[in-house]
Amino acid sequence: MRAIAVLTGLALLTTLAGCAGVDAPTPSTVAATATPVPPTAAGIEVVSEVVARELKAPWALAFAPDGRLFVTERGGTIRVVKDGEAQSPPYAQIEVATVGEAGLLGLALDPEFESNGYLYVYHTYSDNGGALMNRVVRWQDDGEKATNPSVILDGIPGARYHNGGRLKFGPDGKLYVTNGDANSGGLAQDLNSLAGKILRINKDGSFPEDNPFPNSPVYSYGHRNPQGLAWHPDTGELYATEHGPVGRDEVNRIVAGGNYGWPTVSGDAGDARFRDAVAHSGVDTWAPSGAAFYDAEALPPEWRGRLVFGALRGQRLVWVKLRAPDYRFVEEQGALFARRHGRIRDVVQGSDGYLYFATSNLDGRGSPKEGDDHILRIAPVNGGLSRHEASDDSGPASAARGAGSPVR
Ligand SMILES: [Ca+2]
Repeated sequence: MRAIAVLTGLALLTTLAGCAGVDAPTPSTVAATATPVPPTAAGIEVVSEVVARELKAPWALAFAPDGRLFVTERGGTIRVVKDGEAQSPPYAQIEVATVGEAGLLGLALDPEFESNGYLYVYHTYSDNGGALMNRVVRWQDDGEKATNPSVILDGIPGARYHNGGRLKFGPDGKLYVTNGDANSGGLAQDLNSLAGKILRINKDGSFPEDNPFPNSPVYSYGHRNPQGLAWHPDTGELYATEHGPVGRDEVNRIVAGGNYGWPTVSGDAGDARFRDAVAHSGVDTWAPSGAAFYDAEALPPEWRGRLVFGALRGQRLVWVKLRAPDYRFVEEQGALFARRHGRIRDVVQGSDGYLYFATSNLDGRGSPKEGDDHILRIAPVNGGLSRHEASDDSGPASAARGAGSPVR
């Protein structure tokens, strides 16, 4: 809808210029002068701006309190983005197994990063027998590079596909880890396996005493391949995005001990044994990955409280807004940048209040564009360098279903 509004605005500008009796502008002049047209006239609210270019399959973004933006690349590097460039040589080069979707995935900075310099990564590797496994490793920042690695959680089944991989610290100071089913659906229902789970561990890798299952890092189970974690700014409750089988990609509200259905059901099956998704993609495909609740002032006020997540195969940013006071139903949903930037892997909120996201067009499944992969940010249209207007793409094909289905 908004894309149409922009075109109308440009056409109007051209017409007015022609009628005013001034020299008729050449097409290129029209294009150049059209960019700063007061955007409210066209209904455009936000734009995407390029933050960094030429990354290779970036997977996770994390801002340090000192302003450094850390990014993992799936092949095994951690880079620091400074002044619009991903710095070389890389901040860290980690030996990982890179078959299929596997490799260096999640990254989280310690809540006390300023004092202890700890950062945590999730990656796939081949064990001595050649089997693919995943683990969480803590590194320490020395100001220029990562040193002093220490494995804090191991034994997470890996596979060519479905390795999960998101790491985030919750408001409770615990480290949450998403794991896929490692291409073996039954493991998601096996509480003795770490596959198909969302885990909750202490910073040193030990298991919190208030976890739902005794002496276990398992926090929730029955997951196929969750890749996004975010906590609602008002309730502090956890939400996760998850790749569904064919369609039925999910947004789940995660509770301790919850069973989210895989491989028996997906979406909102209404089966009392399992928890239904808060929202799912129906027959459409999002292939959802990194997620963030928007909780700042820099973007227009309607953005506050939106859960924004990257869609890989869906090639857009999707958002859902949940209904107060318990946030178990979808109130509104939409999407941005449909097919504009390609596959999108991660979304985080920066300390400047803008939303940052990373493309994943070099992951073997995309159509790379010039300068890929990119890190971009969403800024208000009058807030900086306008590069791409955000056209809304919230048509029926991308509608989030599940509104009205209770979450137990
Ligand atoms: Ca499910």
